[in-house]
Parts: sequence; structure tokens; C-alpha cells
Amino acid sequence: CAPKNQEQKDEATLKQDAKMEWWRDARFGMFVHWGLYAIPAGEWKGKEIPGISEWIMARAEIPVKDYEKLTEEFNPVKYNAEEWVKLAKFAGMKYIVITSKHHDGFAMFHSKASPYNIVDATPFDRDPLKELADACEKYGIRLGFYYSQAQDWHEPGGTYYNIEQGEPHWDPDLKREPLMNYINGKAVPQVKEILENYGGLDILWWDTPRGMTEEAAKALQAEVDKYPEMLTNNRLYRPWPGDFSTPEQHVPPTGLDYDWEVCMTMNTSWGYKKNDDNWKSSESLIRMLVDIASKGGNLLLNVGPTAEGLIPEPSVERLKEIGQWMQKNGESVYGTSASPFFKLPWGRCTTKEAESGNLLYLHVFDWPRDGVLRVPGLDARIKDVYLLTNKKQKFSYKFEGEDLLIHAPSVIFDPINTVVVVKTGKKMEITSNMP
Ligand code: H79
Repeated sequence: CAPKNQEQKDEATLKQDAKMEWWRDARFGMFVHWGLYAIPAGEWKGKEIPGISEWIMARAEIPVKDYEKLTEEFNPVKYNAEEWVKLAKFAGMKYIVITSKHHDGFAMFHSKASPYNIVDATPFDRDPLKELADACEKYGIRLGFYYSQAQDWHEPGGTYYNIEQGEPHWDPDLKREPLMNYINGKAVPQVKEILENYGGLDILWWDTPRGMTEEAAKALQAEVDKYPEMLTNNRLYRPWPGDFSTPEQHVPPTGLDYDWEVCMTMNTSWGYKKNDDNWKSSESLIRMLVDIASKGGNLLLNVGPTAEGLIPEPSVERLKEIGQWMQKNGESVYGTSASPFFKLPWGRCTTKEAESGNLLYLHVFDWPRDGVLRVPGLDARIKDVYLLTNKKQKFSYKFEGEDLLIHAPSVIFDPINTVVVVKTGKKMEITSNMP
């Protein structure tokens, strides 16, 4: 649908636009899954446990008392928040979302509401999330906390993955209690703590609402409502309003009519898993980010730090390679809008309004063999066509009907993604955007 102009937008929409502005401009963030599960790292009692590593407690049906023993070993002395934040910043990420408490129920922050937290229950006498908040502040990176509101496998009232099928918790020693005992006794107090004690969060990221009730969602939403500038995703309950939706591990084929952020792993697991070598290439990650931007969404790309507190080397390598590309080409991602074209055979497009017209960023994944980049059905006055990484490098062009043909010599070809910028006049229409 056509974008409404400012006068047509109602007050609520304008307010929401202002609230979302930094996030929409950011386009790229870092997800961090870090918790006790980094110790077993996918292996329990010498056996490899299939699936995502942060689910090991459920997948291996580990009794609460046994899983709790991991706290004795958790001492991530190599953790350096500034290094993580500097890496995210180098990669071109504008925000970080970290697991403050995953389904295992273990808080990665100092909590008075539950002693099952990193400061009180482990030899590591530091609050890593406080350190991360300070580092984010120092380097100008926005910060969000993930909080598993529904599933909490450690608590008698917490939900768990098969609760909706009426199956019992795998640990028969965990005496069941009503959900609201856990919500009022732990979830609400901990959410208050994270909202109050970390300098003001930019995002609160809920996970799957399995086993939630409307009553529980309302109790948590009441805390969120005290922070009108903070963003939340829409996973608190189903259905539930929120500021954005979060497709998980897939990129929607077209844009959504609601703000959205794809969360994605670089290998297959969110939490650190030692034998998970199924890494996506830097090239495919860069192209994924661009593909998402061309559809108007954000990418929240995950890292799973080790039990020592280090981001695994394959992740570091990829983030650096993404950063190298973003430092030269970031202008074509940040603050851009979705492509006006339905489909382009050679790559993707992002757009931006400039003072005197429009900018079309043509992301060329597959450089045309005949050296002619065809932009189909473009009705506009062309002011300039140049290479993003070197604005002095101009391209010659001509129209063939309404197709713009750009003469694209292959000498300036970037094998990952070459960005060609087309500057047009104010009036621009796309006549080819039909499915
Ligand atoms: O935090 C990450 C995941 O742990 C969490 N969301 C992302 C951001 C997540 N929680 N639930 N799910 C993802 C989907 C759960 C899928 C399941 Fe299964 C299928 C649960 C039980 C069957 C996968 C396979 C997990 C256990 C077996």
C-alpha cells in the first residue's frame, strides 16, 4: 500500500513512528544467547543432545537439582563486555539484545527476586549485564534484554514446552504450582529489576508464550507500560500487540505490514554448542541482511558465547567480514526503506529520500554477464548513477522504453554485493512492481 503522507497520519501513528525511528533506521542488531547451557554446550553425560543447546535441560530431561549444579562451575572470567560491544559496533550493529533469563530460569543478572542468578549462585562475582549496559552506553549501542516470561523450567509455577499437551514436567520432584505464583513471585519482580536497574532498556524481548494466560500477560504488560519509550516484541501472549513481530530462523518472502525483525543464528544453535559447525558464510549473511532491508525489516543476528565468556571465533570472523562490507556500504542499509520493485533478477534494492529526489541503492549480487544492469519499469528523471564505495566512479546509462539500462563494467565488481546508486528527481514511479 502507498505510504501515507504526514497529514494523513493520525496522532497515534505519528507517535509510534517517533518511537520506532531509531530501531527502523538501525536495521541490524546482535542477539546474544548466554547462560548455564554454555557449559554442557550440547553434551550431557558424554552424549550429544540433538537440537538447540539452550534447550538441553528439557531435551535431556535433566532434573532441576542436577542442572543447578552447573552454577558451581560457571565462572566466565574471560568475559569482557567492551570487547563484545566493540565487535558488534565494528560489524555495523546498532543494538544488542541479550538473554537476561532463558527457559532454564537462570538469571544472568543480579536479582533480589530469586537467588538463582549469576551473582548469588556462581563463583563469578560480577553482574555481566550491568557491565554490558555500561559498555553499550559508552559506545553508543542500544540495549535490549530477552526475558523468557512463560517457560521457566526451574520454578514450580513456570511453564514448560509440553504443558499445553497436559504432560507433566520431566522432573517429578518439581512440585507444580499455579502459574500466577511464578508470575507474581518471580517474573514480574525480575522484569521490574531489569527495567529499573540497567539504565533504561531500549527493548524488552519476550519469547514464546507457551502456557501463558491473559492474566499473566496483563501483569507483565503493566510493567512495560511504565516505560512508554521502550520497545517490545509481540510474543508476550498470542495474540498480543507489541511494537514489532519476530520471524524466527526464516526471512519472510515479502515484507510484512507491521514492523518486523528476523532473528537468526549463524550456525544452528542459539546457545553455544561445541560441535555445531554448520556455519552460514559471511556472504550469505551480508546478502540476508540486505534481503531483509530490501523488504523493510531488521536482522537480529545471534552469537552464543562460551562458558568462559568468549564469542566463538567463527562468529567473530563473520562479524568482522560483515563489518568490512558495512563500513563501505552501510549507507545503503541504515535508514533505508523497502524496495519499490517486486523482484530484480540480479539482486535487491533499498531506497532513501534525499533533499532533491530519491536514492535507489541497487545491490548487485549477480553481476550481469553482458555488463548491462537492467532496472525495470522506472519512470523518473535520472540525475546521477555512481558506485557507492567510490562516488567518483560514474556509470553511463540510457533508457530502453521505461527500463533503465546501466552500463556496468565488471572491473568494479564486489563478489559479495556491489552497490550502485541511482539518484533520481522527486517524481519517481515504478511501473514494473507486479507479482
Ligand atoms: O531463544 C531461542 C529459542 O530457544 C527460543 N526462541 C529463540 C529466540 C525458542 N523457544 N521455543 N522455540 C524456540 C521453538 C520451540 C520448538 C520446539 Fe523443540 C519443538 C520445542 C519442542 C519441540 C526444538 C526442538 C526445541 C526442542 C525440540
